[in-house]
Parts: sequence; C-alpha cells; structure tokens
Amino acid sequence: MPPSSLRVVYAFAREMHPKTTDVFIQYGTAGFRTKASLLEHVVYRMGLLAVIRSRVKNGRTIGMMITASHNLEPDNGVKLIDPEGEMLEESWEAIATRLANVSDNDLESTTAEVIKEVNADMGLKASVFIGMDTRYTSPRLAAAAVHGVMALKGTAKEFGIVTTPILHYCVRCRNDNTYGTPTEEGQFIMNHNHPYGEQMPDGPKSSRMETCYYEKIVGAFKNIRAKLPVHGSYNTTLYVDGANGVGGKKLNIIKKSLDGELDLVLYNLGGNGGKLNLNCGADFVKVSQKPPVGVEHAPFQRVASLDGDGDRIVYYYLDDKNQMNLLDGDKIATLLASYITELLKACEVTELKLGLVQTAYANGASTRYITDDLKVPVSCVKTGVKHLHHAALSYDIGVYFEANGHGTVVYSELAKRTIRKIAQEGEPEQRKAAQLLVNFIDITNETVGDAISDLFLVETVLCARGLSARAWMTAYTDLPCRQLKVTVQDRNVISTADAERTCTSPEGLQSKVDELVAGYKSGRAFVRPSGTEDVVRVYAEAETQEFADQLATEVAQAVYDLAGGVGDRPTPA
Ligand code: 16G
Ligand code: MG
Repeated sequence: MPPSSLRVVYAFAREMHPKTTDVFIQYGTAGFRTKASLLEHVVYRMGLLAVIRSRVKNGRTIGMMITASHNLEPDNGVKLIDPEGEMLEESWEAIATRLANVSDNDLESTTAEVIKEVNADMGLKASVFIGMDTRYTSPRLAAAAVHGVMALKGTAKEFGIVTTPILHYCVRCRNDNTYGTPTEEGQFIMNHNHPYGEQMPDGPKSSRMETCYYEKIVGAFKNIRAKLPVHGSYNTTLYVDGANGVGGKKLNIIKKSLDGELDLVLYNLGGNGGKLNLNCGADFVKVSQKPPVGVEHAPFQRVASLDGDGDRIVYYYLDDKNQMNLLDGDKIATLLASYITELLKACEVTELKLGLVQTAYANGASTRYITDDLKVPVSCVKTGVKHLHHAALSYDIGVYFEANGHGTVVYSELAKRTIRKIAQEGEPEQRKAAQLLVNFIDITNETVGDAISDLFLVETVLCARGLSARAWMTAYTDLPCRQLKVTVQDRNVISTADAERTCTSPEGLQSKVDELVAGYKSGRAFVRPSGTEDVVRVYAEAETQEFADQLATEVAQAVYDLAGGVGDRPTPA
C-alpha cells in the first residue's frame, strides 16, 4: 500500500471518530477499558492495528472484542485476539497504547511508523473478526472498529453479539480449520432445526460434520452424557445467573437443544430492567460472597453465575441457614484436574504430564489440596489470563483457573494424539476412559476461559461422580478470605515480584504486611496494583472470616499510609 493511501486513516479519524479527550489510556491486562464515551477513537485505532497485526501474521485473522466484561454498563472496552485465539502478544500492548494516545494530527504518521517498525507487508490481505457484548454503547464502537479495518483496506467480519470466548473460538477456527468451523451456529442447524450432533441426511453439507461453536461443545456434552448415567446425589437441574449479559442469552439458545441431560433454569437474562453485572454475575458473587439478586432457589440448589461477557463462571449454593457456599475457580480447577487424572489413570497413560496453574488469589487450602491430595504439580503466575494460559501450555495437559472463575484446560498435540489412539486401539476399559476423555477435550474451549464450556465440563464431572454441589464442596475447606481495594494517588508506586506475592515498593510496605500476617493463624495477604481499575487491590486469608476481614483491613490501612492513600482511610467492615 503506497504511503499516500494512509490519508484515509486521518480522514476517518477527523470526520467520524475524532479524539476528543486528552486522558491517557493504557492497554491493560485485558485491553483498553474505561467509560464508553472515551473509547470511540481508541476502538477505531485498534481497527487499524488489527489490520497491521493481521498482515504481520501473513494475513491470518485477528479478533477484536468490544466488551468491559464484569464492569458495569457505562464502561466498555476493546481487546485484540491473536491468530491462535489467544490474547494479543504482550510486546504489542505498548504499540496499542501509543496508537491510542497520539493526536488525530499525528495519527497518519504514527501509523506509518508502526507499519515500518513491525515490518508489515501492506500489500497482503488482512482479516479481522469483530464481536461485541450486550452494552448499548457496543454497536457504535463496533462500527468504529469496522472503519479502522476499512481505512487500511482489511476485511472486517462482524459477529454481532457474542461471548468473548465465542469470538476467540471463531478466530482460532478461521486460522486452523482442524479446530472447528468459525461460526457460532452452523448453517444447517439454523436452517433445518436439527439437534446438535446429527448429520444432515442430504444436501451439500451432509457429508461433513459442521463443528461450529455450539455443535462442538454441546454436541460433545451430549455424547458424553449418553455414556454417563445420572446417579448418586447429582441432580440435572442447574440454575444460572446470566449477569444480564450475553452468556445467559447464548445458554437460552443452547437450552432448547438439551434433551433432559441438563435442565437449565435461567435468570438475569437482561429483561425486566435487570442491569448488566449490577449486584449479579460471577464477579459480584465471588468478591462480595453474596448471592446475586434476581435468583430464587431452595436450599442446596446448585447455581452457576456467569460474568457479563461469558468468560467467567463460579458456582454456589445456599445452605439451610441461608449461608453462602461458594465454589470458585479453584474448586472448578481441582474438580476438572482430578477427573482428568482419574481418566488418564484408567487409560494407563503415564507419559503425559498434567499440571495446574493458579494466581496469588488461589485459596491456600486449594493449593495444599492440589499438592498433598491430588499430587499434581502446581505453579503460580501473575494475574491475567495471558500469564496463566502461557504457563499452562508448558504441560501436556494444563489446567488453569483464576479464583474469580476464569479458566480452561489446554491439551498438547501429543496429549490429543495419545488419547485418541487409545480411544481406538486400547483394551476395552482403557478405550472407555479414553473415549470419555476425547469428548471432554471437545467440550473444552481451549482458546480462553469460557463460562459456557466450563459449565458443561463441571456438569460432566459432577454427573460422572454422582456429586451434588454440597458433596463437591467437601473436597477441601476454603480458608476464609477477603478482598478490598484502596485508592491511592498513583497505583504505579506499588511494584510486585514473585507472581505478585511480594511487594517490592514502596519501601517498608512488604515488611509491614509480613508483620501483620504473622499475627494470624493461617494468615496470608498480598497487595497489587489493579491492571483494569485505578486502585490497589488487597487480598487476605486467615483461619476465620473475622480474622480474614481484620487482616485485610489492616493491610489496606498499611497501603493507605505507605502508598499515598486518598479519600477515607480504610476502616473495619
Ligand atoms: C482482567 C483479566 C482477568 C483478571 C482481571 C484482574 C483477562 C481476559 N481478564 O479482567 O483475568 O483477573 O483482569 O483485574 O485477562 P485487576 O487487575 O483489576 O485485579
Ligand atoms: Mg469477562
């Protein structure tokens, strides 16, 4: 592309998506995220960057997701998805930040510089998939994304309202057709209303199985459920809190194709004035340790709570004293890892190494259970999916979850080949276990944590083991914990090391935290600057809830005192 054609980059910016704010914005843990009103020029520019990235990747498809996940309705955001369906390569985050912050007048020249620096061949084709969540500001931002793609002569394909993981899945499939078909719903399903998993009798598509998103995940779930009779204390009724976001809407589509394998009772689907993520959804439930509004159920009923863009899930139930019992990302990770380990044993596979990846937020009791009882290697990395995902790839089978419910399982090619071979050629008992594992792999969205995929994985294990939520809860007992946030003048004065478990500045803060922690039995605490909000986060756990609350408050006060707190000094809850 000759440099003169970059003029259109400026024209679109000036006429359609001018930069109207000087507020500096940074590509954070999961992309740009702020008030929707400050984002239009940013999303337009990310459209430009997505095209450049696609060309650097030889024309392979890049994804752009418009969402602010679990944040409230007035916020929005944008993140880029790399060709394998992974988060944008970290080294490009600085380029994204630079492009987002230059003035409109400098945009054309900065774009030219970036193209040169990353050595993009602008003569190549470029392809960008665009998806958005249910926020009312999303369509406008998606249009800005399309303009960015058009300005650099890329091809944009819009997916409309999809969960973040559906878009990740479609990007991966577009670049690797062995993984599936890059659509949410296969054509034949929409046209012919066939149950997932069935092939068409006639017609051009009849000879090949379409593996669109629903078909892959729900089809595999139906296959596995046909092999696993319902028994024990497992009950096929599952209540779901959809956070008034996109995940619940998609489950509502899936629900119609489930023939009694699972009875989904859906709440918080966005109707009746329900507000996105407000007092509901996975983040609210995990952080506040309270049930979401809008869901009514009997004691011990199993409930799954999704976040606004459908990439997180936690489970809970209320007991007969109305006490909250939370089954978070750690509980899900251990459940999945122990089941996979059991099946590998039954397959008599010894050469595949399974490992678990967590962050500092993982409950100490879960880490002890993984090490002592499951005897599975476990590693701790920094917060943010990209860190967990990459660490998980170092195992043949890597299970990763953040305590907040974001996670999945990744399988190496060797693992898949080995398991498929046994499924065909093994002894009858080995074959049976391997066939279950093959279905289990197909239920998994390996590209990124996916609430819908995780839901079907959890339900599979609970059914296979005949477990109620209450029985699942007994695997280990969580240490009571508390999370708080502290507002400081500049959160970047806090730096951390050792996967965020040690605070290296400001001076004196870590020794103060150590001193406070030493006063509590089973005490543990850490502080870290948020990657998505202008706050410092505090986490504490201890023997009792009272002590965890107390420790969290004391640590929050130390942050306030030593790191330049603003507003009210934290006080005991
Ligand atoms: C983002 C991350 C999530 C992380 C959270 C931490 C992705 C896709 N999402 O939502 O994994 O737990 O940020 O937020 O990476 P914080 O830095 O504000 O605590
Ligand atoms: Mg999310």
